[in-house]
Amino acid sequence: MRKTTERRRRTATRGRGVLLAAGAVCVVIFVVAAVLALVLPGPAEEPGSDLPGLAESHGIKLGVAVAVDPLRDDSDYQDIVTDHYTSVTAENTMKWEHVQPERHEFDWSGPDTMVDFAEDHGLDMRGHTLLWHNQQPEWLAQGFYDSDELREVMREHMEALVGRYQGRIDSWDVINEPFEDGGPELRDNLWYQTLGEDYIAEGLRMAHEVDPDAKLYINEFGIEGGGDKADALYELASGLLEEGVPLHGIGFQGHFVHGDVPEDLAENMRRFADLGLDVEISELDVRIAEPVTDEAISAQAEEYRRAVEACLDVSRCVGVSVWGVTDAHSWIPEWFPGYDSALPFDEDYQGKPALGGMVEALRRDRRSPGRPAPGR
Ligand code: 9MR
Repeated sequence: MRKTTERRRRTATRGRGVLLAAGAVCVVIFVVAAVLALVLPGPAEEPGSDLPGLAESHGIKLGVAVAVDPLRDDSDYQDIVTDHYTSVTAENTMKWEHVQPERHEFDWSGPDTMVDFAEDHGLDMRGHTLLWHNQQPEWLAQGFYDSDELREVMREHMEALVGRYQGRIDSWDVINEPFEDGGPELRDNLWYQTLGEDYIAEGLRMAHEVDPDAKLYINEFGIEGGGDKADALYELASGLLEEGVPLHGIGFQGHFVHGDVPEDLAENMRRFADLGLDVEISELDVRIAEPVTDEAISAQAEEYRRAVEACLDVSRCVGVSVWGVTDAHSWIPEWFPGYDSALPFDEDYQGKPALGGMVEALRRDRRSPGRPAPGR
């Protein structure tokens, strides 16, 4: 009996010892975990995930051109768009060849997908594009219309497309690339050949009649750093405004080559803004000649930073949009063989230093006169 009691006592004592040891281990683990939590950085913040908030704090849009198919079935693609941008532009699906492939026959599947996506995710939407020389369906490109017939074709298309999304698309590139590639002459396109220079004023007036609230743009490339073509556009825009034509903004496309991003981008945009126009960088990309080196990728980040800063430096610059979601979706490799890596996300959907360049620009507190301070 005494032996049994003694055994119980020893067992109880051993049990208390084990409990105490376990408790001590727990305390040590807790203390170590707490110290590590203080010392080590938290879960890595996804690079650029604060871009939408930063852009909004400066009162600008940060946009991206999107394609329909991945918007339907590629959730990683969708996440990049919704996590990093506040606006989308239809890269191709609102162009004539897609919207009206046959005369009087409209296909809304792509545009509807895009506008619904933008609305579902609270993104602004830029409409692209109405009067251009490219991506026209055959019936239009090869049709021989007299001026009244062509006006009718324009009106039908705008009423259908601009009218369908009235109030859901904030701005339209009504006139796209009206000057010859090297400028400064007006481009000899279908609209010009049939209606003369007036097609520009007529197109803008027509779009305004269909959606009086939409901001109407001329969108052009090769004008970002000034020069003859930019001067010719300036003359054109001034003349249109003097005549009371509803022109509200100029899109500076911004298809740049690495190493050649103009220094005077802000200065050049500002003179258009001084006419009373909104301006924006509408199709930004910076292509790099192959082989693409780490050095070039780092330097490209500075170029993206400068482009976004140029917008912040102009009080009427309303946004910057990049032309494609990842390098896997960019138009560059196909159109400029020997160049690649033009966008802020790489082919594996990973953010590049260029993304950090945009963040850096937007984190600054500097501002141009007339632009509200960040956060207001
Ligand atoms: O990015 C677009 C590409 O997928 C098309 O093949 C190309 C056809 O012209 O158009 C590209 O987008 C252009 C835009 O609509 C207007 N500015 C120049 C863009 C790049 O060519």
